[in-house]
Amino acid sequence: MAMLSFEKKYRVRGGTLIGGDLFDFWVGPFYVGFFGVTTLFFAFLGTALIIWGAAMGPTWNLWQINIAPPDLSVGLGIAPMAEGGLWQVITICAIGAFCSWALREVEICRKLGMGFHVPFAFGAAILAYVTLQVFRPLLMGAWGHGFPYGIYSHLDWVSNVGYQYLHFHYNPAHMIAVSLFFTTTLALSLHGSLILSASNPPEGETVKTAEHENAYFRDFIGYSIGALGIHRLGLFLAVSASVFSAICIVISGPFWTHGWPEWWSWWSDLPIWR
Ligand code: UQ1
Repeated sequence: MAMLSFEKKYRVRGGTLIGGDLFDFWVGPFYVGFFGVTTLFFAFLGTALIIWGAAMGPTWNLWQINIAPPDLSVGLGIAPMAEGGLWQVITICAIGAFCSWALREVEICRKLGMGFHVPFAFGAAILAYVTLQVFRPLLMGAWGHGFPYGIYSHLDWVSNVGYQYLHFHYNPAHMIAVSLFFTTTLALSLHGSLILSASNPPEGETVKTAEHENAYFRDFIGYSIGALGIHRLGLFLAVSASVFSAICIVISGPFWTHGWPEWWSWWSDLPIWR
């Protein structure tokens, strides 16, 4: 891949979190680093274990391959490989790869003297995954509460866990998370379309400025959040969506064991109706 000549000056030594100059180099366009190596290690090991799990299973149909967590009777113990142990090691590999990737992002931020917004945002996604596969199973007392690794099987898990609480859309944190996901797509579509409309004029016309962007939204809704503001809003919406996703699943079971529609009886129980 081509590297622009001025990119060289950004390829600076240091900023590593561990190991000093060890692995402090690039391969083509990619920064390696200690955590690049650990990312590759966990990703390849995890993928190999998934293929092993598929080979032990009854099908190579991509949709139907399934690697299940241990039976609930195993509790928080260590399971034999063929009975959920693979799922446990694959989960460790996934967390190892995700956290390595986040720490590699941190090292690149430090090299460039930038803020840590990117690893912070990715951290919210990691939080959601670890909440599903580790925190909630720990609080519920069994690894069997984690979701299985498989395309159809994980969808079935979502459906089954949803119906276990009768109607998951009545979960207030789930409501907030869904609203935040929708609002994230609204904000990104507004922002993406605004930038393209201003910066990609028909042939022969000039590129418009930030003032055009502000004027558009002032004309449209009487308010412009600004070029920096829209990115702060986007980060806030997207991170909040992940955090409320983590909240909505971790309260289901550990905090609330009935159907979620029933939770709303606090509303009809308010003394003002009597
Ligand atoms: C906006 O106000 C703005 O500032 C000029 C942008 O930056 C380029 C945007 O992308 C968008 C979408 C808006 C409008 C958003 C709100 C919340 C008023």
